[in-house]
Amino acid sequence: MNPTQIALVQHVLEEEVMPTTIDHTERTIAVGQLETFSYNQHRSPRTHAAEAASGDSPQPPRLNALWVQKDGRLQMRWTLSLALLTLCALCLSFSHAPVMAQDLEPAATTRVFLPLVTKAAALPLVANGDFEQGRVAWEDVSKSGLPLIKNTGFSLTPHSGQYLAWLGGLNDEDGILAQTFALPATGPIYLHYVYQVRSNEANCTFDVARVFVNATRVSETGLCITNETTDWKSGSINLGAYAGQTVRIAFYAITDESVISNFYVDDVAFQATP
Ligand SMILES: [Ca+2]
Ligand SMILES: [Ca+2]
Repeated sequence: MNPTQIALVQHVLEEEVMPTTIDHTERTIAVGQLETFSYNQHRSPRTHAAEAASGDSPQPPRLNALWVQKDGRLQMRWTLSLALLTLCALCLSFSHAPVMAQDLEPAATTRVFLPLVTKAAALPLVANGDFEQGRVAWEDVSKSGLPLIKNTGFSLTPHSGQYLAWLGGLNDEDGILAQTFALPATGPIYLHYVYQVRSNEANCTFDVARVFVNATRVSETGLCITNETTDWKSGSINLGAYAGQTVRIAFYAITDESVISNFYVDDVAFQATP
């Protein structure tokens, strides 16, 4: 209770106002009605003791703002009844344990779910992958001393632009077209290119074209009649095993001493799909 409520209780319990003993059998309580007590029941022990010591006969009770005498009975003013009822209501309201902060449910936590967007690691660019810049960015080495990146001298149409890489074309020729790349740490990584084969070789093992990753041969195509192409074909090499590495990728062709074979390459690029 707060100080105001405590003061009200103390005031009500003053001995001249509130009897210390109450015969509840004669007490009636009803909202809006007076609460009555018999005169003798209403007198406090201290009043009885004082009267006994003085020898005086019991005197009618002092009337004050809280009590009235009616028909020989002392009745509590309705204002006091109302105050008591209010006090009881207050006591009941405070009798419950206060709601402490820790009794409260924790504040709801707002959780925001954002879509997880994964972005594939950037694949390296193949410099001059379409060969349209001429003999740039690539190791362009021929045993016979011929340029491998060309825009003239061949009978087919480049897959892109005017330039392509032409390996073979002579007997007893070794040609290497290579470039070094730093591959991303994670895959997928695929090397894509397009190629064509022109050859009169009946044996597919005499002249061959290969793709190397470092010193590892990852692809081989027999340059022979059975493997001739009439249009550009797609080549794809999975380089996932080399993720995070710097690799030298080389297109290589070798021919024997007779029956010419040709291997054409264009549009080399990395992709994330086969
Ligand atoms: Ca091209
Ligand atoms: Ca040959």
